[in-house]
Amino acid sequence: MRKILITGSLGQIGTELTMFLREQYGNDNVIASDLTNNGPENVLTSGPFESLDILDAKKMAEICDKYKVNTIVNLAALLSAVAEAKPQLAYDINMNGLFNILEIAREKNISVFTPSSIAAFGPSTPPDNTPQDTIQRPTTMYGVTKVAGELLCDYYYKRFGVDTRGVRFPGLISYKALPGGGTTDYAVHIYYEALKAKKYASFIDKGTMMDMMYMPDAIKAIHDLMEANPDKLVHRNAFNVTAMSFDPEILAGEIRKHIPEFELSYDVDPVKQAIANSWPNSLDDSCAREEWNWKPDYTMESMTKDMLEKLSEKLG
Ligand code: NAD
Ligand code: AKB
Repeated sequence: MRKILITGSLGQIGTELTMFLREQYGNDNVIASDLTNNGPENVLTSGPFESLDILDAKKMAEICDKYKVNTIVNLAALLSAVAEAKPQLAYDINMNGLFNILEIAREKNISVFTPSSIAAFGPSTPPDNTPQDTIQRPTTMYGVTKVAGELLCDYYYKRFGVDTRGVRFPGLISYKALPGGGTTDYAVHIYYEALKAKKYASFIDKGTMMDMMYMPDAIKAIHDLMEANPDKLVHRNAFNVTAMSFDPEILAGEIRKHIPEFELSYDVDPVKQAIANSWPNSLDDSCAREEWNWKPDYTMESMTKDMLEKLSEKLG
C-alpha cells in the first residue's frame, strides 16, 4: 500500500490532488504538508497534515519515518512569474528543496513524483508540436530549475535506482484553488472575471499560443504515471503532456458561446509576456500516450462548459 507525502499540498494542484489520492489510497495513507496550515478545511482535516518547509531536510526525514512514507509527490515550488521576481529564492526552493527530497528518497527507498513544466523549454526549442526529446535552453529562472530538476531526477534514477517520474505540465485551469503566480494564470482569471464582470483585461497578448489542461486531466496524469508499469517507461523526467493549445482570443471566443456579452481587452505585462514568448506553442505528447496510455478527457470546449458551471455555483 502506498504511503504518500505531498509537499506544497495547499496550492492549486495539491488542493485537488490530496483529496483525490485520499479517495484512492485511504485518508490516513496520504499525508498533506505545506509551509503553513492556512488552507482549505477538507485538505487540513480529512487526513494527516504536517507543516513542512522542503528546505528543512531533517523534519522531512522525520515525517517520512513517522508515517512510513514510500512515495513523495513534490508540489512545493515557486512558479514562473513569482520566480522571475524572486530568482534566488526560486532557485533555493525549486532546486535545494528537490535535492533534499531526492536524498531522503535515496536513503529511505522512496518513489518521487515531481512535476516539470512547459517552462523547461526555451526560445531555441522548436515551438510547434515540440518533441519529447529536443533542445532545452530556458531563459527564465523557473525554467532553469525545471530542466535541472528533470536532469537531477533522471540522475537519481540511473545512479541510485530511485523511482523518479514526472510530467511537463502546461498551464493548468481549475476552479477550486487559485493559481500560484504563473504566466498561464490569465486562462484561469478570465473565467472568474467573465462571470463576475463580463469583461477581462488579459496580461498575455493576443496571438500568444500556449498549451493548457483542465485540472481533472492533470490529476489523472499524476495518478496514471505514478501507477504505470516501469518496464514500459522509456522516459521518466519528464513527459510532455497536453490537452489543448489556445491564445486569449480563442479562449474568449469559446467563453462568448456561454456569455455572449463577454469583452476581452489587453493590459499586457511585459515580464509575463516575455516568459510566454519563450515557451512552446504546442507540445507533442505521443511518448506519454505510447508509454503509459496518456489521453486527456477534456477539450477547450468541454472544459469551458464545466468551468463556467462549477465556478458560477462557487461564486453564487
Ligand atoms: P502553487 O503555487 O499553487 O502551490 C505551491 C505550494 O507550494 C504553495 O501552497 C506554497 O505554499 C508551497 N511552498 C512554497 N514554498 C515551499 C517550501 N519551501 N516548502 C513547502 N511548501 C512550499 O503551485 P501548483 O500550481 O500547485 O504547482 C505545483 C507544481 O506543479 C510545481 O512544481 C509547479 O511548477 C508545477 N506546475 C504547475 C503548473 C500549473 O499550471 N499550476 C504547470 C506546470 C507545472
Ligand atoms: C506557470 O505559468 O508558471 C505555470 C507553468 C506552465 O509552469 N502555470
